Amino acid sequence: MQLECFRGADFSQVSQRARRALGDDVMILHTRALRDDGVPIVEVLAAPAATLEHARARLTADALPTPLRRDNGRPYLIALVGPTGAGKTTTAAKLAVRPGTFGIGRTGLLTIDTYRVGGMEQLATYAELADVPFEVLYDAREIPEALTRLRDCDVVIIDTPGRSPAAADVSDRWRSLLDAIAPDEVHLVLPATIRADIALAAERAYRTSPTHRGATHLVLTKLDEVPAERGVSDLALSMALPTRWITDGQDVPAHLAPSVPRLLRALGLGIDADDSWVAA
Ligand SMILES: Nc1nc2c(ncn2[C@@H]2O[C@H](COP(=O)(O)OP(=O)(O)OP(=O)(O)O)[C@@H](O)[C@H]2O)c(=O)[nH]1
Ligand SMILES: [Mg+2]
Repeated sequence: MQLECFRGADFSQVSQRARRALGDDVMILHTRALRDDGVPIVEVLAAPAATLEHARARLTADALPTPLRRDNGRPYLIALVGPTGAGKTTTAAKLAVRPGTFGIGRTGLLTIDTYRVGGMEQLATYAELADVPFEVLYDAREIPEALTRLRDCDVVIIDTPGRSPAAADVSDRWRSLLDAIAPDEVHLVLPATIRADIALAAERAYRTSPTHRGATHLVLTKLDEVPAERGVSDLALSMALPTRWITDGQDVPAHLAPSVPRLLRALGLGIDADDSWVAA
């Protein structure tokens, strides 16, 4: 992301310098007045317009299909994968429970996390409170029956066990199970606090699968835990995965939001970014 900071005595002088350096279509993202050794100056953060459009295009995910449900009656399946403690289960609950996340589409929850003590119960409780259908899968042979029981759902969120990105072997039993389910989308859930190199390693670890192409989307969680969101946007851009949602707190379902407006705003491009939910 080619962002540059210019300083000078007044706004017109600084913006002219920005134009000379970055071209006529330069976009002024942020302006502030400050003092340098007691002398009042103006500081401008600027970027070429093309760079910002590139950022927007890189982050924006395709719209969800309408209708969500497949022609054969199968719900649209969205799986959440990612490192241990990234926020997969909490995010799955938020997505399934928050009214309007998928327009009028009816949501369901499915978990293949039968390993972590309490993981299943955590999701079952949210499902029960919100009256959302909930299924647990232990084995690939159970898939058709579980999907039949979820047939009234338009979209089903799938929770998976945490996996250390440092672990070389990601072809565990649960991974084959996820492959057998063949989700329509696989969202890599990463905390905003993660180091960029570990984030990239996590993405690589989920890429190798004979039946699907690894993560298709990115969900950044725990934005409330980072002091400045600019770094989060840089992280999202470096991952080269489109993103639809971010989370910024532990409350289910309150702390869930569309991601692109927030990430663009963190880059200084928020003026025309729309925060509203797009119905599926
Ligand atoms: N501050 C903050 N905490 C969050 C957010 N999302 C989840 N958490 C917390 O992070 C912790 C782990 O969340 P989980 O949803 O259990 O994470 P997980 O990825 O399912 O964990 P494993 O299944 O053990 O891999 C919990 O304490 C959540 O409340 C968020 O957006 N902000
Ligand atoms: Mg979990």
